[in-house]
Amino acid sequence: MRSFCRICTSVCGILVDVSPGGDVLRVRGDPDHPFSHGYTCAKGRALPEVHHHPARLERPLLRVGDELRPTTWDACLDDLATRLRTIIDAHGPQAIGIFFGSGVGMDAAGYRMAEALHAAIGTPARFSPLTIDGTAKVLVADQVGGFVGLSPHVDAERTELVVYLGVNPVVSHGHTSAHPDPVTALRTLRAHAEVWVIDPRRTETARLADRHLAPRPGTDYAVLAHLVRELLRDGAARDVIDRCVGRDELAAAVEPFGREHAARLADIPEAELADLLDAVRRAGRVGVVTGTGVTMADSANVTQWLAWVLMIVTDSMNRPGGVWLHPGFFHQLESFELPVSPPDGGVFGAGPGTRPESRSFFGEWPCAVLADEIRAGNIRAVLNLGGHLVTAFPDARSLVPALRALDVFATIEIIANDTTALSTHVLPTKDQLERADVTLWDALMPRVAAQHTPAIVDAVGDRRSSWWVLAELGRRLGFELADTTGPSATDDVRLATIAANGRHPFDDIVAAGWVETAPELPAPWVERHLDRLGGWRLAPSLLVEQLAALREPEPLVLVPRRQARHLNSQLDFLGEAVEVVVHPDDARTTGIEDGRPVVVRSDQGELVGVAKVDEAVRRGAVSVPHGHQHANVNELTREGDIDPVTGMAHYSGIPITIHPAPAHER
Ligand SMILES: Nc1nc2c(c(=O)[nH]1)N[C@H]1C(S)=C(S)[C@@H](COP(=O)(O)OP(=O)(O)OC[C@H]3O[C@@H](n4cnc5c(=O)[nH]c(N)nc54)[C@H](O)[C@@H]3O)O[C@H]1N2
Ligand SMILES: Nc1nc2c(c(=O)[nH]1)N[C@H]1C(S)=C(S)[C@@H](COP(=O)(O)OP(=O)(O)OC[C@H]3O[C@@H](n4cnc5c(=O)[nH]c(N)nc54)[C@H](O)[C@@H]3O)O[C@H]1N2
Ligand code: SF4
Ligand SMILES: [Mo]
Repeated sequence: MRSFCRICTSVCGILVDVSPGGDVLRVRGDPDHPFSHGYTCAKGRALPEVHHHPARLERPLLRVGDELRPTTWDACLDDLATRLRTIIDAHGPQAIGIFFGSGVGMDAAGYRMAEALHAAIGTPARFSPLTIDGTAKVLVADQVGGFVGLSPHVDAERTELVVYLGVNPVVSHGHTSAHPDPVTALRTLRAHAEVWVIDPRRTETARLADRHLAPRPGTDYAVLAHLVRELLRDGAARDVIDRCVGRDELAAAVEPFGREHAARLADIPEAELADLLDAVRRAGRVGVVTGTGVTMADSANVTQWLAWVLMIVTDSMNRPGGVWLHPGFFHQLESFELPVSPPDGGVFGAGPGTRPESRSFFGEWPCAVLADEIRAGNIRAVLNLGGHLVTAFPDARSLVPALRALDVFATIEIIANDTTALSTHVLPTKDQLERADVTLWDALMPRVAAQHTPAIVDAVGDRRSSWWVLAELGRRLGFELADTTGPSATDDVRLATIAANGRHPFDDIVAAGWVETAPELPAPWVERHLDRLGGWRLAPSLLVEQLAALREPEPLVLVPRRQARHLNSQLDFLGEAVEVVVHPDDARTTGIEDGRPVVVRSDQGELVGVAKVDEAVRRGAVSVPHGHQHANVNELTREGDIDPVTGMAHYSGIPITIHPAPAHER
């Protein structure tokens, strides 16, 4: 049967073989799929094992003392709603925290119902992977572009130069621009474009590129500032710059980044900087693709800002051969006047009680404040909608006892893990093969498209749709969010409400499976927005201030890395080792041996992995994968270590030391 994979945002088309008894036998790529053309990765092909996972959850569980006991939906939801109601009545809705985790993030109907329940409860304590993944992108779209929803994608067919900066699509399939079949995509790109990769590790992507630069972690901004400085002097698109705001402030901000200074900060040869500048001048336009290597660093906002500025001054924004801005399939940004946010930012609101200085960002509180808010008694219940908080949030050491102390910690999940083990209520929902769905995050696909899948198999055990669970919970709290019992209580009826504003009627999407329209480039809606904005804002003062305040990185730091057979905390049965990549010089001075256990230690805690001594990683950077329950990077991170503007957790550039593991750990 035909479906699409919702493990990551590449949403590859898949064919699923199911036995007459309903067992999922095999998943392979759908050769007729217009986006992925038959491609799948090891994760997508592991969907049968996810579905038949030995620890899969099939019944609601309710904590009684130290034990999670199977129960009925009615008993579980009645108990949960009664306890939530008591908390809301005594302490107000802000005592309920809600985490929109990745598990519900790829479940379109569930996600929309979560938004409805959140709005009905009316709590400001909303959390999501945004503040542990990539706030810089939203911030810069808002600050420079005046609208949070501007999402650039490379004009892959016409570009002559692409710079991948802190992103490794060959493994991750992209951060905010999905790449199914990344190896083929890169080879096709290289037939007509130069490809540069900037990453402290010579990544799988770098190996397929023309050139690789390996600056010190967190110093990418110096490389970009240098390019912008030189282009402003010679080579920038004057007519475009004249239409922008903040030209002089930008020039002053990048003025210190002469070649020598930038090369010293980034610790790369001056000749490499000169080569990159020549490449930009040669190509004229450039697409800069950034990822979590940028957004997780303390320089995140500044680097993302300068990446946009580089594209603006080369007239690459909304131009053929540069980048196009995604209008959204469902949102259709071209169909209305985009609001223009005030120059000092439209994304901030009141912050949490324990950290008033860290404002809410885009309607959310930083994940990093959750533990503090619980300890202070401000948050007494947490609804965790498909998140693995223990591995995802910073500072697991302070978070775990806080979660354990909650009156209510309800988790929507499909597979038992260290987070469900801490929960008071475990709500088992349909996995992706058990539910109908549509692509929700359409702007992350480099196509203006939507797709639909029916459910492939019946839900096992007592699993229900997460939209149903949330609507039933809402009903018990006094909110009528959706019909949960009548003939319209189906997944597809919920999905039709999402598609209601879209470009095609829902029935057509269902019938065709995949529908798309070609993006315009240049797109008139972007130009109209720019006119209302008064031109790109080249030098927002809060970014200029952050640039001036940046400090040099510590001599030895952790940098994050995704693994091919792991999706954050998921799919650990595929057996990815916790491979810690260390440069030979750093190994020598610390006594680390290749293939031997290594302790990675911060001032917070430590984890044990297996050393891979490899000059593919630069000196001073230690590459550590995240998402492993038993080697949890978030034992090393610190809840207070967040971006002062957005509250984004710093997950890259963490000062560490490395040590050979003591004999008993070998
Ligand atoms: N130190 C450090 N921390 C990090 C990162 C890092 O690089 N370093 N990366 C960060 C990033 S980018 C992100 S996005 C976050 C991710 O953090 P989370 O949002 O917590 O994501 P996952 O770890 O993938 O957990 C998702 C959970 O959803 C469950 N699930 C899977 N499918 C379904 C489904 O269909 N329905 C339901 N209900 N549940 C399902 C899975 O079993 C899994 O337990 O972690 C962040 N944390
Ligand atoms: N296989 C797989 N795919 C995934 C995921 C997964 O866990 N596994 N997770 C999904 C999720 S939630 C997300 S958010 C995306 C993330 O997608 P990506 O952002 O592409 O994530 P990574 O593959 O870790 O690539 C980040 C790169 O940044 C580099 N880096 C670290 N610090 C710095 C720095 O200071 N400067 C520079 N220039 N580079 C730096 C790292 O070495 C790494 O190669 O991937 C998604 N896809
Ligand atoms: S790249 Fe892999 S995990 Fe992502 S959608 Fe495609 S098959 Fe699924
Ligand atoms: Mo992410």
